[in-house]
Amino acid sequence: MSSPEDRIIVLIDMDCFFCQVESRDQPHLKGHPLVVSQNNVVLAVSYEARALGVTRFIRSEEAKKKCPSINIVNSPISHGKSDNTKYRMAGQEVIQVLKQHCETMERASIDEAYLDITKLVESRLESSLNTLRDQKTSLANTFVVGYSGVSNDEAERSEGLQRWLKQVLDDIHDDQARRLATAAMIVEELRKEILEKCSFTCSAGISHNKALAKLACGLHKPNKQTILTTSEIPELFKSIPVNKVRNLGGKIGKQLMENFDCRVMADLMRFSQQELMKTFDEKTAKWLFNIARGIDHELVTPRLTCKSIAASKNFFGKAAITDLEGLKEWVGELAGDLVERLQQDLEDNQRRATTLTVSFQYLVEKKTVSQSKSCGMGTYKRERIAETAFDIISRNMQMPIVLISLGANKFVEVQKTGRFMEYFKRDGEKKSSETEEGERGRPRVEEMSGIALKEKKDVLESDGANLVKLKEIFPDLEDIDQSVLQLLPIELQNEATLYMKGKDKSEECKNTISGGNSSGMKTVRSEVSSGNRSLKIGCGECREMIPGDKYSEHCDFHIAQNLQESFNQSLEYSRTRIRDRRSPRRNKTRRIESYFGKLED
Ligand code: TTP
Ligand code: CA
Ligand code: CA
Repeated sequence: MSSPEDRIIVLIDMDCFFCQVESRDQPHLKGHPLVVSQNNVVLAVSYEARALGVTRFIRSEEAKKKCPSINIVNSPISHGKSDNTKYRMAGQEVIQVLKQHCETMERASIDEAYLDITKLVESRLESSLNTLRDQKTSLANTFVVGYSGVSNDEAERSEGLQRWLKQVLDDIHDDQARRLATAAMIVEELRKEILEKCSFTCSAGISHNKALAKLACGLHKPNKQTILTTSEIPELFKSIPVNKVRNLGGKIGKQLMENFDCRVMADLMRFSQQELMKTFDEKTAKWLFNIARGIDHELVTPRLTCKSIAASKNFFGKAAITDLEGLKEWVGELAGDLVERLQQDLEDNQRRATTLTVSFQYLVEKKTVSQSKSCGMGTYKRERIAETAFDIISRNMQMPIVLISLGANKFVEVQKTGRFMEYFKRDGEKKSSETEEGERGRPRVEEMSGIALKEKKDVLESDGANLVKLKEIFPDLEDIDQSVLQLLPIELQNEATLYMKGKDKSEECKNTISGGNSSGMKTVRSEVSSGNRSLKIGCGECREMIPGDKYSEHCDFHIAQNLQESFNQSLEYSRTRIRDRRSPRRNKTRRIESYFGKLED
């Protein structure tokens, strides 16, 4: 590919998604006017209800007034707030289908994903053009921008498509259009498969970049797909309001309208990058200059998971939070919800969030004030997250509070389950040349003590410079998850690993040496079995009676298990100890944040 604009990018967006999920669960709702409400506000509207004038973001009663026959489904509630798990899982089903065909896919929201199908198109180009030539496929749901009107009129669609296809197949030089035609065939197949496997319809936009694919997708819905070629952009942009384009829906779009009098995208073409730089920074001005010409270089970043996970709640009218007790209660609920989802995400995606973003809104003289603060996130403990959020909000707000959102982001990969055990195993293997290896490759208790001592010594003997550097970045070094440390330069990672291992194991080591029992665990009782007269020892951990000859092996197992646990718990324990000694929390937060900021640049 010579230029990024030679890419073939597709956006798949599910039709009235929450409604489809609900009517799949309750088939009698299918084909009828339906809305899904959360806290009495309509969030999703079926196309049957749209035809009767029902729109989103109105109150359920209003929807009922507009359409007395409407079915209203309230979305599930958990932790006192709406729970989107069911919809998220349904979105994941669709992702699983797409994943079978396209590696370069980015899940963009609960019901949409971008696909870069450039390679897929290349591999199917010749055969698909033959299929199209032989009219073996009708591309039954495909619209081409510029070759039909804005309505979903079938006769117009079909006539326009055939006209376009004829040009494409006759003109062997229009490579871009031929590849878009091939893409349309592939996307018709993908959408069919989604319908067959998940029972959901979706719409799609097919073009050369994310912004154009997104724009095209919204032009014909539901259960349709739209091709947008570069040659049609100037004409299309004469009618596309600025705020309908990806990334222009918010503040930037507003500034364009207010400062530059840009109503539609074609208006933006009038401005040079220099002129745009009077209001926007260089990067934004350049992006705006390009997007006015349909150019958007943003890549589809292979990512099947969302960038952030958040638990939020609005507190409308009388529900507004007016005291610290109420704040504490809700922050606890939201933290509980967030942690549940983070744990699930950890299990599903082997990744861990490193940043907590606390956003909130409160009213001052009837005006809404919004604030947002981020800090490092070293634990998935509900109480700790709730405490941090409470600290941040209570220090910065006024009552009444009308919105709270706890978001987790900046994910890093973590070791898959079992890696921790592996880690000890590796240590055991390392030592095996020096001492006798444990029966199952795991180090025996004595070896572990040795390792702990050796590593502790290493920490003491290291020149200390890296440790100082590390503590500068992470004053709560013991609180930091291994996966967060993986973001650091290798020498700091090594130092941190040594430090943390040394800390954890030195505790174990003390037990081992002083306990008089090679396992370092308490035994509760011992007895002599009358049958075979072999000694049985009561395990202090699981209370089982273990034959003496198996006891050491049994203890190895518990030790590894306990170390894993204490590794996690030490994050919590050491936090409490360190809190008393450390520099003010805000400084720490800022340092960690700026460090991650640097890494991201
Ligand atoms: P959308 O894709 O914006 O809308 P939709 O799928 O309902 O309808 P369309 O056919 O026009 O694409 O949103 C996807 C789902 O996300 C939607 O069904 C409900 C939910 N949603 C919210 O929870 N909050 C919101 O503010 C919006 C806009 C949507
Ligand atoms: Ca949708
Ligand atoms: Ca969507």
